Amino acid sequence: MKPTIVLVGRPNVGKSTLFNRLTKTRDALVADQPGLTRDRHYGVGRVGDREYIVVDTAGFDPVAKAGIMHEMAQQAEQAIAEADALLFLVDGRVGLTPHDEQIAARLRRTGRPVHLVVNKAEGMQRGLVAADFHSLGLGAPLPVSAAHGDGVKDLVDLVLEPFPADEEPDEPEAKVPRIAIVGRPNVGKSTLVNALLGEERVIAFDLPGTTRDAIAIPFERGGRRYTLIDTAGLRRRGKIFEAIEKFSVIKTLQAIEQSNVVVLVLDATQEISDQDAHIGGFILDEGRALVVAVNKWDAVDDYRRERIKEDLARKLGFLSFARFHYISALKGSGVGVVMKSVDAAYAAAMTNLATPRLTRTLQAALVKQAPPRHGIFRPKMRYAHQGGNNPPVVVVHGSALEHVPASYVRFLERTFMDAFKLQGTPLRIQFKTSHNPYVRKD
Ligand SMILES: Nc1nc2c(ncn2[C@@H]2O[C@H](COP(=O)(O)OP(=O)(O)OP(=O)(O)O)[C@@H](O)[C@H]2O)c(=O)[nH]1
Ligand SMILES: [Mg+2]
Repeated sequence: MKPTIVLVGRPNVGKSTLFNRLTKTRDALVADQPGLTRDRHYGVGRVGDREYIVVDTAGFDPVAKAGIMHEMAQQAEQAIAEADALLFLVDGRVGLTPHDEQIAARLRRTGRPVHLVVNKAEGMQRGLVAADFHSLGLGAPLPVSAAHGDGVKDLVDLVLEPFPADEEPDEPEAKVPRIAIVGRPNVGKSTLVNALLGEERVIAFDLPGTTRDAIAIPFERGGRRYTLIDTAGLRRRGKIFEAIEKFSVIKTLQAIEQSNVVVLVLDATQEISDQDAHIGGFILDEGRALVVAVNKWDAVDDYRRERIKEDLARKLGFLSFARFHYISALKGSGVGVVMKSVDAAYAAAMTNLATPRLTRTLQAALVKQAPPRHGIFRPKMRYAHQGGNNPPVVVVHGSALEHVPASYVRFLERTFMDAFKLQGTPLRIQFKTSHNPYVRKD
C-alpha cells in the first residue's frame, strides 16, 4: 500500500508549492482529460517506481475553533491522524515563529513520524538556515527549496525509507477480483454492500495483513468469487456493513489503489458534487476499472432523472469509459447488473492484447489520422505491444513521440478501446522512442 505523506505548516510556508512538486511527475503520466479537475489537496506522486499519496493541509491551525477555518482544520486533523509520515514545513527566510512552535507541539503529540522541513532555502547555507529550528525538538531540520527542487528528492527518499516497496501481487489469490465500493457519505454504500452480500455467507474470515492494510472480505455471488475491500466510510460490524461517521479521503484513495474494480456510488437525490468528481478523477488517475452506480433511483421522479443524467454527462464526462447503472440498493434493484458490469470491467482490465492486432490497429489509426507535426518534429509510430494490465497499457514504439499532443493520445486511447471492445476500464498509451539499431552506442 502506498504510504501517505501529509504536509503541515502555517500559511505561506510553501506547502502547495511542495505538493505540486511532489505530485507533478505522476500527473504527467496521465493524459489530460477534458472536464477532469484534480483535487489540489490530495494527489499521488512517485519517485522512481515508488509511489506515495500526498495531502496538502491548507488552513491547518491548532488554535482555530470555529467557522470555515474550523471545518478545514478538522479535515487536516483527520489527515494528520491517518498519515504515515508528516512533513512539517517552516519558512527558512522568515525563521522560527511562535505559530511554528504551536504546530510543533501539536504534531509531537500525534506520535507520528515528523520530518522538519525548512523551505525556501535555495541559495542559503544549509547549516545556517537550519540552525533556528533545532529548538523545535523534531530532529535535524532538512533544508529544501520547494520552488526550485533543491533537496526534494533526498527528502522523499528519507521519508519513504521505512516503508517497504509494493510487491506485485501475483499469487493465485490475485485472480479473484478485488472490488472497492466508494462514494461520499450517505450515498448508500453500506446498503449496497449488504444487498450485494445478501444472504450469501462470507466465505472466510477477515484477512488483515498488516495494520496499514485495508481489510479484505472474500465473498461469493452467482458462483463467482470476489474480494471486497473494506473501505472508507464502510466498516464491518459483525455480519453487516454500516457507514462510519467519518469520511476519509485518504482511506478512499487507498481502497481505490488496492482494488481492481471500483464501484463509485452516487446519490440521485443530490447534486453531483466536486467531491464526487474528485473521487472519479482519482479512479481515472489510478487506472482502475470502474462501474458507476447511481443510487436511490427509486426516490426521484422523471423530471429529476432527466436532470441528473444531464448533470452526470456534464460533470463526469471523463468517466465515459465506465458503465452507469441506475439502481436502488434499498430495494435491491440493479444490484445484479452492477455485478455483471463489474465482471465485464474486470475482464477488460485484465485482457491480453495480441501484438499483431495492436500493431494493425495502430497502423489503421495512423492512416485515418496521423499525429500532427510539431515544429520541425514529425512523430513517427512504428509498432505497439502490451505493457501491462489493470489498466491495459499499450506501448507504442517510434521516434519524436515526446511531441505527440494529449488530444492525439486520447484519439489513440479511444481507437484501441473500440478495436478491442474494452468496456469499463481506462487504457494508457506509453511512448517509447526506440534506439536506432544502426547507431552503435558504446
Ligand atoms: N523563495 C522561495 N519561495 C517559495 C518556495 N516555495 C514556495 N515559495 C513561495 O512562497 C509563497 C507561498 O507558497 P504556497 O505554496 O502557496 O504556501 P502554502 O503553505 O501552501 O500557503 P497556504 O496554503 O496559504 O497555507 C509563494 O509566493 C511561493 O512562490 C521556495 O522554495 N523558495
Ligand atoms: Mg496552500
